[in-house]
Formats: sequence, C-alpha cells, structure tokens
Amino acid sequence: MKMTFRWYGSASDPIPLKYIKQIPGMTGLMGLLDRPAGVAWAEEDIAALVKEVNDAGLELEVIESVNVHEDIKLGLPTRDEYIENYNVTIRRLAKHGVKVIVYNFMPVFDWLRTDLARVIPEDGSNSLYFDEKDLGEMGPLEIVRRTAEDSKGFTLPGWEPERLALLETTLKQYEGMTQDDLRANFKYFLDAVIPVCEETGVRMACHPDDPAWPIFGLPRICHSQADYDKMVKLHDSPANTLCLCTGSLGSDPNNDIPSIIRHFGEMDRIGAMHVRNIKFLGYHHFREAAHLSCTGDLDMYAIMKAIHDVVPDTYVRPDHGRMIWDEQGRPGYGLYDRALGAAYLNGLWEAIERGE
Ligand code: DNO
Repeated sequence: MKMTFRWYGSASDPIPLKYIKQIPGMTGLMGLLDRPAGVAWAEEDIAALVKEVNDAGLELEVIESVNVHEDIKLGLPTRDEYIENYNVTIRRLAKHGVKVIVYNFMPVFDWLRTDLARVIPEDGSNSLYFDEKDLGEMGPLEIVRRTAEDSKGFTLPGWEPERLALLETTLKQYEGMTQDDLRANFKYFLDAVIPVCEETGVRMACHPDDPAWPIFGLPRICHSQADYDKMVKLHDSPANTLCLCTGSLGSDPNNDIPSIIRHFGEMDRIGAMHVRNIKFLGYHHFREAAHLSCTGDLDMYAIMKAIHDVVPDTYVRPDHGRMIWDEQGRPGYGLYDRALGAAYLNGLWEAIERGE
C-alpha cells in the first residue's frame, strides 16, 4: 500500500507539504492542477507541481482529478475536442511520472451533501452530512448556493464555480437522458482515452457516485458492484479501473465494501482507494464518521484486510476527515482528522501484516 494524502496545491490548500510529510508513513499525494474541465494541462505547470511535491520528499503518482467536460458526458459533437485535450493531458502527466488519474462520470454534480459542518453531538466535532429529506426541499440551485456559502471560501472539488455557472442550462440538457445513454457516452470516452493510457502506462480510476444513488432525476451509473461490472466491460483493459471509495459506495448499506474490494481487486481493476467511515442515520441519511470502525458503521479492519489480500500495492488515502480541534479548513479536507485516519489505517495495516 502507498499511503497518500489529498492536496489542492499551494495556492489553494492551507496545509503545507511539510506537515503532510510529517504524517508517519505518508509516501505521496493525490494532487491536482486547478484547471477547468476540457483544457489540456500545460506541461510546464505539471513539471512545476511534480517538482514542488518531490522537493518536499513526497511522490505524485496519482492525480485527482482530471475532470471530464460536461459535453463528453452529454455526448455533444464538441466532445471530440475535449477528449483530444484529455489525451494530451494524459500523455504529459505520464511523462512526469503519474501512474493513476482519478476522475468521475457523474452528470453535473460530483459528491453532494446537505450540510458541510453538522455538529456531532457526542464530541462537538463536525463532519459532512446528508439527508435526502432536506434535499427534497432545496432543489439543485438552492443546494449549489448553500454549498458555496458554507464552504468557507474554499473551492470544493467537483463544485468549481465555472462548472456550476451554467447549471440551469446543463440540467436541461440532461432531460430525458437514460442510464444507458450515459453509459454509451462513457464508452465513447473510454474507447478514446484507454488506448492512450495503455500506451503511456497510466490507469484511469473512476470514482463512484456519492451518495450512491441517483439525485435530482439525473442518470448516475457508478454506485454498485453491478454498475462497475458494466463499467469495466465498456472497455476491457487493466487501464480501465475504479477509484474505490468506501464512503461513497458505503453510503448505501446494500454495498458490501470488503466484498466489492475483493471482487474488483481480484480482477485487477482497482487503481486507487479512498478509505473512510460512515454513520447511517436512516434511509438516505448519513453523516461522515472518524475512521475508527467503532465510530461508524463500516468495518475498517475488513476493508484494510481486503485491500491487503487483493491489491496490496495500491494507493490509499484517508478520505474526508471531521473538523476537530477548531481547525478552520476545507470541509472534509482538514489536516488533523485525516492525519489521525492515516495513522489508524497504517496501524491496521501493520497488524494485518504481522498477523501473517
Ligand atoms: C470528494 C471526492 C470527489 C472525487 C471525484 C473524483 O470529496 O472524493 O470529488 O475527487 O469524484 O473525480
């Protein structure tokens, strides 16, 4: 396992690389250049980012994310130009040592929460929270407004302002699109990018829908084992993989996470792992918990054991942390709780290894 940490770049992430390096066992980052979807990333910018990370003693083998332009998901004629730019980015990233690109194929919205700082009564910390009942009252435009307001000035991943500016138009364009239509557009994209990945030694790792069900009537096609079985067959290649996020898939209690890890790990279709815990509060209602198993409803030991057994060399990052110790950070992406998460996951790993 390579333990990594998500980082947004020195211009927008208040966490210095030095602090990340000081987390025991941290080997690298899942990092990014903050660029609008659809553009080709400039090679000198990639080189500068890799150098900055390497100079801090960390690796940058995983990029999260290179976002997929909405026209590709919509299957518009303009998609070819954006796909071409995506391929240019893949080639340039590969040249600078990147091995995995995390992305998603969710229409319009990436992850979605109804509260970014719900206080956990037991200890006064706060975490990301979702209750579908609240969503019903809000509607897409309202949730975007609230999320922007609550994000403390940070740009949240998947909620980049330029994407959301066109929200009303984009929602209309999706009207009538079925899951199969979206899947056909997904196949078109994969057929174009996976050969470039194979040639350059990069793996595409598709992040699940979060939460793990359709929202606002939009088609979503990556939230169960059955969905991903279809997804990996759209273009059958070791370069076409999942970024298996335990908390996203785990928001649906029907998803048995350790078993899904074993299923796709045995097929060699896991490119990266996001590991976090969830506390179920009811139907389509949950909050994010500390990583420790007993604070939530996922069995983190069984998750780490499955990773250990089937994809022992994969990239893992502690996913969303709570806000603790009065940290003022990007919701889900503060330093303290994610560092605790990494230490805990490393501890589980050591115990699993010693137990053999
Ligand atoms: C949320 C993240 C997602 C993820 C993207 C990948 O916190 O896990 O935004 O990065 O879906 O493209």
